[in-house]
Amino acid sequence: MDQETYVPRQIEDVEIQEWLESLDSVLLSSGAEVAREIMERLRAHATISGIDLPFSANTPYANTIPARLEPLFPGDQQLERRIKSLIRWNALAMVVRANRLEHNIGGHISTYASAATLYEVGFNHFFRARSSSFEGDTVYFQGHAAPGIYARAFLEGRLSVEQLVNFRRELKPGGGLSSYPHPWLMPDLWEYPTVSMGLSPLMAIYQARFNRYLENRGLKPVTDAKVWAFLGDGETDEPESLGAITLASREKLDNLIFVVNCNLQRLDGPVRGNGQIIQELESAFRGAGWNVIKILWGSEWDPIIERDTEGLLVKRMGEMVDGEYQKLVVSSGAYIRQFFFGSDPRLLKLVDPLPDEALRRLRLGGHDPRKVYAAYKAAFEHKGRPTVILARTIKGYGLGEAGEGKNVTHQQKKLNEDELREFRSRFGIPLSDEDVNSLPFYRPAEDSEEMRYLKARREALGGYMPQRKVRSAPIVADHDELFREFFEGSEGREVSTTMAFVGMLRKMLKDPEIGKLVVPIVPDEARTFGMESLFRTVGIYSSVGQRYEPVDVNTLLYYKEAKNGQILEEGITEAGSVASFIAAGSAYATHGINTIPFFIYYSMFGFQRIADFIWAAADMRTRGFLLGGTAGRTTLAGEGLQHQDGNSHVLALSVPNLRAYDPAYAYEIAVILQDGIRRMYKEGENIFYYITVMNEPYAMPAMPAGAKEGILKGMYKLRPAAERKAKLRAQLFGSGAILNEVLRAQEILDQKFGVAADVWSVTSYKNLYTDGIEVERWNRLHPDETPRVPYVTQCLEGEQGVLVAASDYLKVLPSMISKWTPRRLATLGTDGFGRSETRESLRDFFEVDSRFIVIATLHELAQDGLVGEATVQNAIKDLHINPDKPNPVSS
Ligand SMILES: Cc1ncc(C[n+]2csc(CCOP(=O)(O)OP(=O)(O)O)c2C)c(N)n1
Ligand SMILES: [Mg+2]
Repeated sequence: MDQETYVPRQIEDVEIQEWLESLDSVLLSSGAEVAREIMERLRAHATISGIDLPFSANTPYANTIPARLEPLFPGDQQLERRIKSLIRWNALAMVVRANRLEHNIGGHISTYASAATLYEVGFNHFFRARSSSFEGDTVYFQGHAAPGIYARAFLEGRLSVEQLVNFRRELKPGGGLSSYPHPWLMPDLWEYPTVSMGLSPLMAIYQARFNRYLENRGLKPVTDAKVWAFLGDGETDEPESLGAITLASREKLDNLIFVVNCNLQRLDGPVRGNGQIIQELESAFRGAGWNVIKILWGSEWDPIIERDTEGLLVKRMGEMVDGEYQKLVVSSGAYIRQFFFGSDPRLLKLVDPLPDEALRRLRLGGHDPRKVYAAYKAAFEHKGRPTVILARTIKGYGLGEAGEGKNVTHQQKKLNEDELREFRSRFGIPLSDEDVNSLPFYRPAEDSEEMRYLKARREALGGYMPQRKVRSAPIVADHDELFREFFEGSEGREVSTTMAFVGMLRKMLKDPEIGKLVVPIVPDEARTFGMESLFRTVGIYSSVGQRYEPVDVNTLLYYKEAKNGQILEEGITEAGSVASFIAAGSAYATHGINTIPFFIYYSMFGFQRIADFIWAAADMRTRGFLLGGTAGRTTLAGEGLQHQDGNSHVLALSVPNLRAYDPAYAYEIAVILQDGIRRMYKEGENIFYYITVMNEPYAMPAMPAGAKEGILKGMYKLRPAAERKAKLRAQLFGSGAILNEVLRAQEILDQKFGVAADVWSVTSYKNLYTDGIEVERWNRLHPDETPRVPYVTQCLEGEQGVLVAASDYLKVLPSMISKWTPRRLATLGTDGFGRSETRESLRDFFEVDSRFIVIATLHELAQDGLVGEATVQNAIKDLHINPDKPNPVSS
């Protein structure tokens, strides 16, 4: 055929009609399975015949579940609508009242307005509460929908009018309600913090996976409990939101349901004005192997769709971009007729019988309880894959002129009297014109139909939610025996603190009480930390066991995957690993199981990379141990700028309930771990730990008598000066691997310069700082009482000499305590970019080795007039220090 002159033939309508009719008849006579088979064979045939079919993971812009396959709605739709309307009103009243009292206090109306049906169908028919007999479903509520969740809890009698009035006024007498879900602030209500967008979808995936882990390891019974995560369509732009969706399908997490509230808008405007966010998400999730259910159109559309035998309507629906759809929301029925249906006379004919007003009232799927129920039921029953429900809604639904579908709606917090009246009338709230403007919260009488229905539904589903309860019993043993060997030192054998920690982990895994509770978590770094021996002993968790013979099966430490494997080997995802840490560290509440997570990772990729997850972990009262491995700017040789961590302990300062330690010796780690387990799992304290461990091998000394308290508080005297009567005195502080440099400096000072220095191990600058500011505050507020003394000051009382601290972290870390030291504190630290080099060169470059500690000490003595400047000058020469070397801070 001559390509140049080939003109494609127009497809005749009748031709299409024939194809469609024959498919319909197969469907009718033989069912969906056969119809699918034919379609698949046709597609294969087309490919073989050379027809280039474009790949598409999309289905048409239509509801996934056709009307004829919809289950019966089991509830009383009228009553449920009335209850939902009251919740809508109270949520709106709460936000508008708060902003009348306090301009700019904030709050959101439009998110919940769009999501109300999505939540109410869940509350009335699906979300099962936790009880003594059933673990309950886990629900991540969209953070900005919090007003609606509060409004429901108010109807349920769980929150008072006063609390509602004090929305976003948490410090008011009697207490208020926090802006968003924060378990730290409302520990009896909220379970999961969700408002930092993108975190909750990823946390939900790992939570669902962790639930399976607990089941496969026999720590909890197998149940059909679900994890529901509600998210915004704009929120899916956060990389974390979709970042782990393949894990969910790979793991066949049919206990996981995402509901994406597709109101097509985010804060500033449309999510995809020029495209279709729903289709985009569908292809991403389908491509990742999820079951995708779209609920786009409400029941009013069904008869119109039914009349459309040619598929023209669905085609038209698929052509519109989201910006156009948004315009339709704010437009009149006449406009909808002209613009949407008017594109084809045959479409116009479909809606001929409907008046304009009816066109305006064609609901979207996410606002139709029948459609939402059908989707939830299908998701609940779906086997073998996670489900995502893409529900089309209108942002600010019901706000009318005040914001429905408008770009400004996200920020709308004030309604005028007319707008309030309109909202009241639209949702049938029994308030008079006079009453409306004072925004009363409305709660029907206890014995009203609405209240009885609402309570009965929740009773049938096991109780109210969200509700957070600590369900675990404290652990019993004190583990003295377990940790004893580590208090005794390594008898000259050189080990790193990482190796020492792994030794402790190995012992904990064997402990009769806590052994099974330990959850080691690694993002593809087990070999880096010398943990590979654990692969074999406790196994790597895999929901399918091991379907292959590992390549190293003949070796002692082979890569053993097992269904009851204990290690969570997450692969290269610190975000995923910390999500597992959060799931395991909060199981004491979620499941009543004291799992103890140990998440060990490259310390630079912790706070620096996933700090917001750590913040969420803190908010959630997560318990457990974060271990920053191969830590220290100069202790990790060779790796250079990206890997060498001098930051994490500074970043750890910001997390209030985190205990951060930079220990140098095995016994220090042992003391911290033992005490941590006691505090978190025995005493139930809502704290968690960050401990840095290093890879520099050295002999581990035995614990000096009486050191425990100081180790935990943050500092203790490790090695006093040999010559206590010397005239020149110093107090030297060291931590982590730099402590050994300090000890060497102590010797040089003694032998070469006649300076007697005491050496302190500072295990936690954060603790010292926190103690200092607490004491300061107490003294400020109690001027009439005997002043308290910070721990640092107590330690140094009567100790003589100049003060010098050296750390492998930024100088600001040791500098923080200087206001509570009796004299000036000179600080050495590792500000600047790392380099690939040896430890020795790095410590020279960053000026934290023993020589620089000596120089700093002599300089301090010179400042006090106790030695001459020449002594310092000569020492610089003697110790081969180049005074004109590059400045690490700026080079
Ligand atoms: C990580 C993060 N970035 C930014 C915000 C601020 N923010 C709050 S709501 C919002 C828009 C939300 O849009 P969408 O996810 O579509 O939710 P909707 O309210 O439309 O349901 C933004 C940007 C946030 N909470 N978290
Ligand atoms: Mg949105």
